[in-house]
Amino acid sequence: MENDNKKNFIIYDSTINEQNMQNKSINKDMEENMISNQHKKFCNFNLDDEINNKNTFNIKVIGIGGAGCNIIKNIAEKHPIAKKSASLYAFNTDKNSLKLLLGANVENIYLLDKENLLGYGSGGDPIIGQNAIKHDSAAIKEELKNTDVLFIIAGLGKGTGSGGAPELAKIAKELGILTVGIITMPSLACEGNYVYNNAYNALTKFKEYCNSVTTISNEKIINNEKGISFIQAYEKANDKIANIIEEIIDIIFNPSQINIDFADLKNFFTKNKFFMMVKTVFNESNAQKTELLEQVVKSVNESYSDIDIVEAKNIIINLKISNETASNIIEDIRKSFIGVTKNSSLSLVSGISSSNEKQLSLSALISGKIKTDFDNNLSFDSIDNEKDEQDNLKNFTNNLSEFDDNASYSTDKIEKKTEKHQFDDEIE
Ligand SMILES: Nc1nc2c(ncn2[C@@H]2O[C@H](COP(=O)(O)OP(=O)(O)OP(=O)(O)O)[C@@H](O)[C@H]2O)c(=O)[nH]1
Ligand SMILES: [Mg+2]
Repeated sequence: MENDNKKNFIIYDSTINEQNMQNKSINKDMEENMISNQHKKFCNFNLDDEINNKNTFNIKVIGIGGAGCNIIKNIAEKHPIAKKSASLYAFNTDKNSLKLLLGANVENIYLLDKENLLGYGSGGDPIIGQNAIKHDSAAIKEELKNTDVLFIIAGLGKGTGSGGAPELAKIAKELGILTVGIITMPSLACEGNYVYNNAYNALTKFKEYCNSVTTISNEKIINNEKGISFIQAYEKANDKIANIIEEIIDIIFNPSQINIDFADLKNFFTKNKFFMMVKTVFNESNAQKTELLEQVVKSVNESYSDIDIVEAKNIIINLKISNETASNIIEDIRKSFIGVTKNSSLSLVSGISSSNEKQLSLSALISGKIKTDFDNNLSFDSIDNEKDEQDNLKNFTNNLSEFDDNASYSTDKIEKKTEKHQFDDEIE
């Protein structure tokens, strides 16, 4: 029977009404009764629910648009911890994209603004994506009630994700939900001006409403992973995003001997507008300073994020070690991250648990700034309509400079100032 072995942990709240307790005329029975019925506050803590990660934190992951839905599918199929602990949602204006999710065991599939868009999609127009969320906002607000953490996932560049993700984050902000955005940025070389412009305008807006945002660059994957097909590059980005979510959820739910708690994560995400996550595994025998540093540098490079972690201020690490791991491991890891971030006063919060594996596994959330290194990645000579591309890039640097007043972005190659996209003017 389902409830037979349920164990209720009761946490006694000592805030007893002293005045009533001092009323000596109340007889013993009445007094006990009063204490149990009125003066004790109980917080029920059900172990089975805890084990199943239910009821403790209400975590939702919403993928919006084609890419967002593909990543939700990836999580549902390949990431059991996230699947078990969070409610997965797929939002789209395009019914064909949603059909791909059938069979993937995603519990919540929503066709946005069916009434007006009829399931045909947004036609690449972010205004339509934004209006679709506005149209369904009452139902979305209802669904998001009591949510502790919301992850919003999208591929920025076209209509539904670029217009819808910021609008969704805006609703979450109004409801006071801790909201973490994880998005892909498109490749200018592959997808061109319109898409790239949409993506940067959407990101400008999105980051205003999210507590914290990280990005994965499709372009970096395409450029750096040699011999990989276009589809494989997208899948690699999808894997990375699904891993980030799985890892954060693991930190929230899995108790470790030296624990990071939910408040640590909340602090991290509310203090840092941008973050990057890296994950790496290394052998016990390699856990020497130099190898550690190499491994950390490699994992940062392979994050394919647009986040710059030089001068990062905060870092949360989640480490799984063996019983034999040397006691100075945390110090060495911190030094490795100081080496990468070049910030000697980097503040590190660590969660540590032991495992029977000989391999050590390390994941880290690192604060950062948004960066653009398109100057390095692109060869302007190869672009057909060079003037338009350069105008466009000027536009991006304008947008990006708003992210951080201290950030300096190279604009040497770009002379002409351009007007901002209309979408950008709507930022509130
Ligand atoms: N990594 C990754 N990126 C994707 C994937 N699909 C699309 N993208 C990227 O995300 C951007 C937006 O594409 P979609 O998510 O399909 O667009 P949408 O939000 O559905 O917008 P509309 O189809 O115009 O309504 C594209 O420009 C690509 O850069 C995917 O499966 N993985
Ligand atoms: Mg679409």
